[in-house]
Amino acid sequence: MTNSLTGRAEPMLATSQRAAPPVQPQEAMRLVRGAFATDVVAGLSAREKTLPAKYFYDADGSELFEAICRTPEYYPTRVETALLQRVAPQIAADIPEGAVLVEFGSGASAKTRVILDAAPQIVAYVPIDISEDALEKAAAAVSRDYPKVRVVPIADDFTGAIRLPAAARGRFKIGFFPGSTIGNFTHTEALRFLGSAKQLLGDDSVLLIGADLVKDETTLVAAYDDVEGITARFNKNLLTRINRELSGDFDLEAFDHLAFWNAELTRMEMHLVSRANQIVNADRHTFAFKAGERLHTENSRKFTTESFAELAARSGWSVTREWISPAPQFAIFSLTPEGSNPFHVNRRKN
Ligand code: AVI
Repeated sequence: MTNSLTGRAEPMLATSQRAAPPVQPQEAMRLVRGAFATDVVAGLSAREKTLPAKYFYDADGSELFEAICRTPEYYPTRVETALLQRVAPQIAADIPEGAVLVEFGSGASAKTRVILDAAPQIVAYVPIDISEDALEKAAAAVSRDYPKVRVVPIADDFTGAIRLPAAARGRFKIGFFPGSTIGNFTHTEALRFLGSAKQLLGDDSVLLIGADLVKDETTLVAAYDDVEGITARFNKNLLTRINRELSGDFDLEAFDHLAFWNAELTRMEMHLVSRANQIVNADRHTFAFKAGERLHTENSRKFTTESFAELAARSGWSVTREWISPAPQFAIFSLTPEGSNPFHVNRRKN
């Protein structure tokens, strides 16, 4: 990792930044694998079978997600990027000189560039991502393309306890959480994330969040069930991962991809539906599926401006600005810590 200011290697900050004793990479892998096994066994043993959506994103799953983003049906990525490009000058106008950009789950840092282009007053960028490979590549590319921005990556789970680097201390912080990933959290997880982001960023901050909005069912279902079947492959990749990492014997042909709109809970749901009565083994456990039984793999909550503002308020943030794209509607919300009133915040709604 290269520090753009000094040209010297800048170490990635990892779990060793935290109070717990340092964890060696092999040990970390063992812990991650252990958590995967525990979650899979618990999820497949439950009365209503379920698996946490975070396990979609191994190397193949991350590639499949990128491919989903290129399908004509999956509008969120395209629409959010276009909206961000349009409103970036307004976002930048609220950012003071010497600010630090902190991105949660930064991935390839693609949307970050829109902010960095519009706001040259940002002096440092702290991408946080669990995938060390993606993080290192993205951080090196941002360092190269924005030589005045100090890039300090943190390889960690952004939903856990994070400590910001010294470079961020005493500076105004812009938290950035695009992509509507907040919609993949349960309500409790979303509250927990927003609460810990508030603690991390402090009073002198703003948090920019991209969130998908409630819309007509046809558009939503198409986005999660593209005709080319890429989302179906993404969904089934979870089974491939169990087969590979936990010695499973799932037959991918014996399950169907199902995506539907749950109007009551305002969320898209993804499931894998067993085509027949069958027995599956994984991690030395045996699981029985009935024909038609579902394995729930993902929720993707869609918001209204009201439901998002309520979620923010319940975790100590106020929505101070919001920008909404033309249909299919997607929103970017700008939040400030409740009670704080940073001088630069423009309280107009757009
Ligand atoms: C990453 N996340 C916001 C995506 C979503 O829309 O919930 C994941 C996804 N699942 C199916 N398609 C895309």
